[in-house]
Amino acid sequence: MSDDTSLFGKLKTKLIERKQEWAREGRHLTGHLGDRSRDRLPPGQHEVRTWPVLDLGIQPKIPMEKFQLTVDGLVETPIVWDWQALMDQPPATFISDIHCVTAWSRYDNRWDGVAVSHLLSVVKPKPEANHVVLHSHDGYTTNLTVANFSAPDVILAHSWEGEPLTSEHGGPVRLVVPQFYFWKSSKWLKRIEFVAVDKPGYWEVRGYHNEGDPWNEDRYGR
Ligand SMILES: Nc1nc2c(c(=O)[nH]1)N[C@H]1C(S)=C(S)[C@@H](COP(=O)(O)O)O[C@H]1N2
Ligand SMILES: [Mo]
Repeated sequence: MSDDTSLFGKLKTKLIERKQEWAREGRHLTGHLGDRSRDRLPPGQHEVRTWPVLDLGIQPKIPMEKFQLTVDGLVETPIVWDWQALMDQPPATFISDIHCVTAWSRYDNRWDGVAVSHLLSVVKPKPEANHVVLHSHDGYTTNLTVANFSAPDVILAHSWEGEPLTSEHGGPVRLVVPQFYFWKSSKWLKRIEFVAVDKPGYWEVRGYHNEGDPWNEDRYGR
């Protein structure tokens, strides 16, 4: 857990246990692959118009002036960006759909922030950097391959629908990885670590899939 920010709330142990139970029972699995050329909704998902809040129960409150993002590990140029340094980067805007493994999807979310493709051009991962570990202020981690992290619409988002990201949704800055279930999209992002060997994160070690492609129903296992 972070010591430089205040943490509100306490671990939702019941919710965490229920989600582990879902992984054991294969909840929401349809057994059908999705066809993204035909459908908007991946298998087993339903559309919502609101935006639910999901986390472990701890919502860090990080004032802009204390914001710091560290990118380190196997990169040529490690960085620590404060809020001004983030704002000095070229801005990016992407619109994408959210697919949560608890089966809700939300269409057309507008994200403003800094494209991860730009971040990669700044830090320059070394050839042996095959994976990233995303570290958050609530102690949460998740993992991606560098190849998946490098997808063109992955963004360090500070705004949603033109407004600053609220702290319940992971502000000041969260990651958004549209091609996977939303648990890969770290809220309250504080550190991006490039590593040679994969390191499964919070949900990945609790029965959730290592990649999480909603069109493959990669909800659980492996
Ligand atoms: N730091 C952090 N990031 C997180 C989580 C979390 O508990 N902590 N939960 C993940 C899960 S399971 C989901 S579904 C989404 C929820 O994001 P939202 O609350 O903005 O909808 O955040 C993901 N990122
Ligand atoms: Mo989730």
